[in-house]
Amino acid sequence: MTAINSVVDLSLHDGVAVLTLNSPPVNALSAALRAGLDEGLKTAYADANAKAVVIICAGRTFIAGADISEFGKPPQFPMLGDVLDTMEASQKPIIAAIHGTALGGGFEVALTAHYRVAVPSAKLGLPEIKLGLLPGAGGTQRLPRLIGVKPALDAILSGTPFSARQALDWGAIDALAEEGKLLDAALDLARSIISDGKPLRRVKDMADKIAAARSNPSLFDAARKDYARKYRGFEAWKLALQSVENAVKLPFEEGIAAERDLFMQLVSSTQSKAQRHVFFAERQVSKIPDVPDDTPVLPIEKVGVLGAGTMGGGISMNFLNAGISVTIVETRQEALDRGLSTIRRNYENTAAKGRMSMADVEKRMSLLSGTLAFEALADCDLVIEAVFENMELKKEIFKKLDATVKQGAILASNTSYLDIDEIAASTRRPDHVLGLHFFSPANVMRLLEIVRGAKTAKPVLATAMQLAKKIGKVGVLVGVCHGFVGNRMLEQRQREANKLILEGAMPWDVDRVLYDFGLPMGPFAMSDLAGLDIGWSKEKSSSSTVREILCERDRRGQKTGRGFYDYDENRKATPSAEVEAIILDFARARGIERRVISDDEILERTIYPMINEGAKILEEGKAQRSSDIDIVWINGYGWPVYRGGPMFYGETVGLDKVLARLKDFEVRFGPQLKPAALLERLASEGKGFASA
Ligand code: 3H9
Repeated sequence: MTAINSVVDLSLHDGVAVLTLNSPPVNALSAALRAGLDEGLKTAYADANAKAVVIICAGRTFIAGADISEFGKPPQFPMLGDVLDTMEASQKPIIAAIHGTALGGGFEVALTAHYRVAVPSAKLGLPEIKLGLLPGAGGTQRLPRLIGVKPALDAILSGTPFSARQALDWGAIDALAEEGKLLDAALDLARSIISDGKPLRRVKDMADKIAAARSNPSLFDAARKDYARKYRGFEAWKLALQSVENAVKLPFEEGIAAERDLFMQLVSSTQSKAQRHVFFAERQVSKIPDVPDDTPVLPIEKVGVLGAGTMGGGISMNFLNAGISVTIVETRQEALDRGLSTIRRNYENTAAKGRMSMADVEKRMSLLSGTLAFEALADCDLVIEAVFENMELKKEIFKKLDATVKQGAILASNTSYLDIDEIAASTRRPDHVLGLHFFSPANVMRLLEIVRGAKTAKPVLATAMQLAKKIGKVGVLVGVCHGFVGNRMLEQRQREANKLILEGAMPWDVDRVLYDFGLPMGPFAMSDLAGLDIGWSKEKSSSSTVREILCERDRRGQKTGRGFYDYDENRKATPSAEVEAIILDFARARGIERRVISDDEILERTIYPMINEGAKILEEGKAQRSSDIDIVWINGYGWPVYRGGPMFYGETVGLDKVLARLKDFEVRFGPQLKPAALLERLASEGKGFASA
């Protein structure tokens, strides 16, 4: 065995050179790996005893792609394209031996080899689109030639990896190897190629599959229409599609050159920078510096949920889906029955859509029990309280839980706003109390705010983080404060949106601006969806806000067919003349002189105060890092991934510009818009939030 460099070894196995790449954790194509691969290939070519070359990886995976952390930095040679040129120049057959994942640039290396073999558990794919990129090392040119344009287009535009078996069906690989015997299979394949004198199968020379697509140009138009809907606001897919179209229309070399240009265009785009930021943010978010990876976790086999309402039911479904048994406790039989049947109905609806079998429905329901007996929670490992927001009630419940539930079990509150420390203080185990704040609908939304109380023990936090993953959530650690991270920032947006409609905008103007920005809906459409009467009471209502007036007129949102908007029977919203009149009257009565408000101001007035609040959250240590705040907004509120989250967005605008606008807003619209000290400091130092 010869070390080519620190990450690539070369060994000769009875006439076959084996290049082993070993760059943990995922064999990303760093400069060292590229250099080692290039050098290793050349060494193998020069060795007369080597008749073929196998490229295989050590560790958990084949090459998982280009090294994303290198993008946006000065290029280091050799470039991946140079390495692939070295592969193309080979006179000896090259076999890629794939386990784990062959993704992006990794799959492109495999596509440049002459043959491919993979174990059945391997996954292959071109996920670049998820990073706001397109495959930039020949993927858009080679994959259509190898498997046909339609499956290649789907794989490239969806970015979804496919299994080795699928790859075999498509002809993307030549053989499946037995698990654990990949090298043997690759060597066998190499020897048979040598002994049979098989030709070098260069994908770039394959023409028949793209010839078929030439006679079907409508394929691209159909895909363009389809993906325009799926990728509202995203840019990369258009260029990726164009590049695949080039594969059909242009000679290989020209297609490759165009692909390179398109890739370079995307790699420097703000969208791709945002998506790469999110990639790393997602991987950082589960790390808690003072809770190391080896912190012991508590076994969670039985979960109790207090409250069978929408929230309690949704929360329960997460655990049932993960095979964890759930006991729901309610105070009234009727509410319990309703809650349990809602869960069943939700599952049956999923089954009716073909996304689950009836056997799966029954399996989940068999893990669920409901009772009015509080004592049934005694042997739970975790109990989540999901009753309505009332501190006195919650304290009473936690006191009772503490007395009933076994020692060592975790007690969690799903409160959206309340002080976890105060709740914890009503128990004798504040170290085993924390907040688990799910977002509605709790079985769908990916975000889980994990609220760390002053006394929450480290194993409890480690357990919550691990559990979040197990139930398919993104757990984000947050500190105790009113509304935690997500709702605390949302309140800023809501307040300014409410002011804007009195100053001159209409609800549909505000909603349109935020929708066009990329959010799934604006604040008024969202209020209509949630119901305007949350927290409203007829007796106490005194027409003191537009919202109160709407409720008084039975415009309580989508459920009454009228809210800020009018809704037809398909829940399609149209602006309401009545609401417009209410707003105008309300503003007039308060002596507010309405003015024309630009779309830019609507955006800045609603988004910058959120960024400002995010800065305060960081200042107070209520979030661990600014990228965690971005993850909250992406997973809990549908913030567009291509804008990287509110904090990243603030940086792309420029913190100095955000600060200047906030200063102006503070003077014109009040002290609530006063810039955070942290924002002032970072802007003056020309730094970003990451250095906060
Ligand atoms: C590309 O290839 C462009 C080309 O077309 C053209 C070039 C010219 N780079 O996810 P994990 C890190 S674009 C750098 O937790 P898993 C990751 O940050 C690329 N770092 O493991 C983490 O670090 P840490 C196309 C990377 O087992 C650690 O590795 N490829 C990269 O859950 C473990 O990662 C992709 O988009 C990378 N490419 O999942 C694939 N990949 O421990 C991206 C990972 O410090 N990668 N890291 O937090 C993945 O999808 C998953 O990592 C994978 C493993 C499925 C491979």
